[in-house]
Amino acid sequence: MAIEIIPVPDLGGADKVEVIEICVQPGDVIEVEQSLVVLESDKASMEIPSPIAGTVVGLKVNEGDALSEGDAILELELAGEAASASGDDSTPSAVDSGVVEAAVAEVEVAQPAAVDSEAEAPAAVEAQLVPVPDLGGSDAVEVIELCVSVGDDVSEGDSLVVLESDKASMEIPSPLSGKVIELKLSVGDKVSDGDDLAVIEGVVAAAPAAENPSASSSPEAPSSAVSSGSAATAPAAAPSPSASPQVDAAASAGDSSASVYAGPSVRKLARQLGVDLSKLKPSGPRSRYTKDDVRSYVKQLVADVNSGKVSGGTGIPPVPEIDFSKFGEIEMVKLSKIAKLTSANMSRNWLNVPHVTQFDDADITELESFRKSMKAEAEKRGVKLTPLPFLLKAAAAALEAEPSFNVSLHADGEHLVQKNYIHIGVAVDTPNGLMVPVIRDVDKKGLWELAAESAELAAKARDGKLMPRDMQGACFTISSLGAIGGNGFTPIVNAPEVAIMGVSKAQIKPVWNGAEFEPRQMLPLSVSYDHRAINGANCGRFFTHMVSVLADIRRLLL
Ligand code: CAO
Repeated sequence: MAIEIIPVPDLGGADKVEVIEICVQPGDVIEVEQSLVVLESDKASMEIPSPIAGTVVGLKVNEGDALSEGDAILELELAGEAASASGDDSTPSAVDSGVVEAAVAEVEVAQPAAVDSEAEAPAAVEAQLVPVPDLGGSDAVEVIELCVSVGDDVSEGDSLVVLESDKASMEIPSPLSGKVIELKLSVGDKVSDGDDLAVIEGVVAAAPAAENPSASSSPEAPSSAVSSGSAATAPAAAPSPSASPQVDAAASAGDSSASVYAGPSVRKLARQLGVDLSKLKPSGPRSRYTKDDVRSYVKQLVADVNSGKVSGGTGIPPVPEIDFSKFGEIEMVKLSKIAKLTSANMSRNWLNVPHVTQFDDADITELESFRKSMKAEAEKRGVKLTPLPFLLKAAAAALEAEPSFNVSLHADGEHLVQKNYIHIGVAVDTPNGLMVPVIRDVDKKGLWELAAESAELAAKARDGKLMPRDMQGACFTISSLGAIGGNGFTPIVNAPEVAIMGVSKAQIKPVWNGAEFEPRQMLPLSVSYDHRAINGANCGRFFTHMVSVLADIRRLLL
């Protein structure tokens, strides 16, 4: 068993760099380049990758430790070929990744400026081209954030841009104070040492001619001339660490907040998933964001959208959470599975379907006298003849007469699915919540059959014995609160259906017959429809047909 100690690689001169995150645990099987720890100086955070593959045997560091080059990070039991090559002392020290390069770059950026005491010399106003400074060998590093805009006044040391390689992020400080008159980079650009970064017009110390012969402060040069800053001039003008307090690579990249505290890989993940880090709570040490924070946030968001708790992308602010126990005694009642599903479906349908609800009363005086006249026969047959089978037949007739109601919107946004069958769902109130069993081929069934089948399905629903198939395939739904009461309500369309009928309580009302008011049994009905699929005129025709059938059920024979 070959055990190798993995040391801290060359940190480009940085010393006593704090361990802010340990990415592996004893027992973890890790691959080459997998991050072991995240170190953070006051200038940059950097992930230290494993130079070899193996199994973590023991950790040699704790969060909060300050590490320098050569300090042991962990013990690794080498895997396969690495084990046989473990005698090769090039292995651990071959850590020459972008991390280290980035660390070097950062350290160089942060080096105290070699500002000569001649900085005290008279100053000149000039527009200076600020280049990308030495990035310690990193090449084509992405610009992930512009910290300033044209017209901004910046102080020496203020961050101009944030660059990020796949292992580290770094802010590039302004080498001088002044006004940004041009930005030469855009977010997403890939930059290398010496690339043009910005033009800043400001007061720069005039260096002695002998030390800086190319300086644009020569008497011949116009004071507004843009001096071509070489890569070498940037580090020379770079601020002292104390002059750039915001140079914390953990801050401000990839999200709207400049004060979030996260490592490059966390920021990268957040950007990939479109997460604004400032919107979540950090769980890491010193309020640092971890990858798990980002993942948990996204997971919760997806769960909330799926459960209908939040309106996926509608921008509707959530209802605030309230501690009701502040106002009196409360108890928590667990929602049933059906109640949770209903909640999600209702939210989905309410938010997706542009609803219109139309109301009418059907005169069911004759229907009711016929229904009552059939009571004895119904008893003999062992069924209860309620208004529901008549409503089912009337709805089927109206769907046939107005096929625009018997459609679903196709997901491609280009088609309607016209259905040539008539299956109708019936909302049933059960102890567990609302269920909608479906009666198939309503147009082909008689009143007795519909009475028996609806009673049977309602009983199955109440007993929790409905199968998924019993609840699928409806073209239209009837929601009857007639036995309970009410004058009318606006039911929510059960998408992908495009319409639903609400039935309220029938009552005797005075109806003008042309000569006098006559007592008639009036049934209040409402129809909600999806205005994407159905127009008001369609609904007018549908409703008129249904009401006329209910007023005279002989029409069912026509
Ligand atoms: N007006 C007046 N009386 C009505 C009526 C109406 N619109 N509809 C039914 N009734 C009467 C019935 O005739 C019956 O009276 P009789 O025994 O004197 O004949 C009585 O009310 C009870 O009927 P019922 O409820 O047993 O049977 P039903 O066929 O009318 O309804 C069902 C079946 C499954 C629709 C019903 O039991 C039910 O669960 N309704 C609730 C649906 C619901 O919750 N919808 C809301 C969904 S959105 O939240």
